[in-house]
Amino acid sequence: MTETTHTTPETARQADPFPVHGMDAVVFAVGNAKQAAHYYSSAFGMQLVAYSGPETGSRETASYVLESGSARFVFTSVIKPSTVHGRFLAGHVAAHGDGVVDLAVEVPDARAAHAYAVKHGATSLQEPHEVKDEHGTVVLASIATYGETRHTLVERGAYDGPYLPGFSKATPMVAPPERRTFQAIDHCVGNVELGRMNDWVAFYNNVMGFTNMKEFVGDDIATEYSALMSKVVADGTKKVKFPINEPAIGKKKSQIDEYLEFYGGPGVQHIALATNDIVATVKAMRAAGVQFLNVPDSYYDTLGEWVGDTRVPIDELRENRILADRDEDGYLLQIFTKPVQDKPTVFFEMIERHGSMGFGKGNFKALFEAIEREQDKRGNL
Ligand code: TYF
Ligand code: FE
Repeated sequence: MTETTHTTPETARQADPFPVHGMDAVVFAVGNAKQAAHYYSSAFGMQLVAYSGPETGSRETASYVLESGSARFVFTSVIKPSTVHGRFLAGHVAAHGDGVVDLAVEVPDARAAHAYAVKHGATSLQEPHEVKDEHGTVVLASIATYGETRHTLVERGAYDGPYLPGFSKATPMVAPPERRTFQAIDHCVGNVELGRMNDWVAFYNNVMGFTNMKEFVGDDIATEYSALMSKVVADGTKKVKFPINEPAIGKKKSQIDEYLEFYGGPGVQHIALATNDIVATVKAMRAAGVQFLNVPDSYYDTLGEWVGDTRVPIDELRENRILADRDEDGYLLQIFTKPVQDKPTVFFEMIERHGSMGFGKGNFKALFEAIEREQDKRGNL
């Protein structure tokens, strides 16, 4: 008789070489964190929960911590650089414009995670160290990823403060919306240089024990219309999902090349935010002035035939320019903002999942054509 192994959640967790709790925060370095915090409050419905700046003893940087459900964004700007980190942040904004410096991941054990990563080839940017205040202790460690982006590994099991030691509790900047605009971070996408996608997929496989998800954009789609290739890596529980894009040589200049040119190298391209009512989300964001990509009306003429029934009727999807896709597990609804700064770099996706664990493969053609129309308006196609 052969031996059978029963995979309980507990044994699965123990078998995971790099256990994570989820995303801890997306940390942005920006030119004006005070105004960025206001935009994400008023237009994305986020709430200021913590602050660090001159008034709280931080004379070098000001940081605003905003939350919506389990999602946390941190906006930092430099007031007057005086340390290596302050100069790094100022240099990051000078080189890349407003962008993501850190995709921080919450882990149960930051020392173990850091040791595993470094043993498997990661560059350490910050050795594990404890930071404490009256709310408890946090262990932090950082490793480098693509471009100037990093992953800080955050162990906060013994901490109950509003964010990290050094931060004070803060109250919302604008009145919070009646219903949350979004609930969680769904995935965080990186753009890397031509020919480097597989190296970065291998990096996440080796260094963080992430595995490949089935959805990818291969040569076939790339050469036909998309001008990019993409693969997705995820942690063992699929809570942390990182698609990686690289440009593909096509008929036109790749949207990924446009990003790399204006960002000045690899970096975070988009953050997808999960909502359970995408129509309400889009209406609230549009009312606050957020601009979304537009797909032609003809997209909706055939949508019903292949996507089938969705929670939101096709007419309502059409009215709001929301995309839909279906796979064997279910369907998803999604929409993409235009870039949220003057550089054609970082943008957001709002996504409502109903079973599907995909990324909207059925929409890639319509979506990439919409992106190309924007590229053309900017004179970058
Ligand atoms: O995250 C994804 O894979 C989807 C599709 O420039 C996508 O959101 C991929 C590349 C891109 C825009 C969207
Ligand atoms: Fe996405």
